[in-house]
Amino acid sequence: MIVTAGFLPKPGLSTNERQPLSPSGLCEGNSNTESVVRHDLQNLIVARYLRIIPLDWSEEGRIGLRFEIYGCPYWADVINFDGQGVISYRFKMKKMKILKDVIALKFKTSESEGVILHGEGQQGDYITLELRRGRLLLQINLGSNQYGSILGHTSVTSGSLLDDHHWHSVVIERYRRNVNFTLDQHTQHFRTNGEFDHLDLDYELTFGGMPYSGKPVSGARRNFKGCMESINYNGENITDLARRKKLDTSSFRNLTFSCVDTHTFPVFFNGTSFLQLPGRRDHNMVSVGFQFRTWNPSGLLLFSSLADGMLELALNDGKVTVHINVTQQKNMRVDIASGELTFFPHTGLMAVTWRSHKVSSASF
Ligand SMILES: [Ca+2]
Repeated sequence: MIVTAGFLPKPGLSTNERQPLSPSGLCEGNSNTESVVRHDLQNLIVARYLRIIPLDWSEEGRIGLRFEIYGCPYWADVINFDGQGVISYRFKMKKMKILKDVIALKFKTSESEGVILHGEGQQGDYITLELRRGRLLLQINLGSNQYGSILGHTSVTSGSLLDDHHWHSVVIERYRRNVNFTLDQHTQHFRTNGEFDHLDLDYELTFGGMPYSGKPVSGARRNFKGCMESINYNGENITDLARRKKLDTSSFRNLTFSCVDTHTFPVFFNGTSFLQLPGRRDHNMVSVGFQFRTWNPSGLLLFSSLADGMLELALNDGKVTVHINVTQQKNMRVDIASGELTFFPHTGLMAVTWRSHKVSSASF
């Protein structure tokens, strides 16, 4: 509910949600300074930002607007995946021959790798949705023939930097070979390779990892670690079924239905912004550690004045440079390069400790 007060005949509201907030998309405003106008939104929306665009102001009086936004209880089925546990959704029939799929879920993770869902059949069909290097990878095979003339393997990626600990939504809609693969409202349409229309799966579909075989597998894919919300598979509410203990979740060491927030939060720098922290006067030691990721090969990572000089950490042509200038001594310059840095985006863990005129540790 949005409540406005003040002289504002017709404020308009914009939202990324597809459904309009009101049939006209507008909320009628106020006709005087005192009374309160309430707008109940027609549909529940989940939003981080809400933009109110005033379209018109009253000709009487002065421009003014006060508003309040009231939330309502939001119930979502959330499962915390610990990187070990896998939810197994067993089919009612041993073998499933599926012409149409609708799979929807939301995920939030800090890990760049992990299997979100997987199903396979003895005929060689499979569907796997996983995070790989922070991107979403959907692999699907509706069937190949034994002579190799029909190859059904189809692979599509979407998004990037999805290990940002924010919620992302995925919807996979398939009818025969036609697939709509939607990530955060961006839809890719593709047709699967081969000539077959049915996804033939045996026994089960697993969420959060591959089915547990009992045998150690070399090069096994990593299980998903993070949270998933509102998992829906062909009309079945998987999260709710798991909460009501209708699904096999025995592989979890600790199954929880809430999303535990990590204590680290990424900070975004736009090239002109910076974060300034108070220093400690008359200390001759600096110790700093952080992880960073950037698409830019060059940029200043950190600068600090020292009691007798300055410390600078920078990216120069994809290499990390530590530059320490001590007034009483000659300039000291330490270059640290890593093969990792030749890939974009750069990711790295940086830890530098400086103590009284010498670098005691610098690692990457
Ligand atoms: Ca098939």
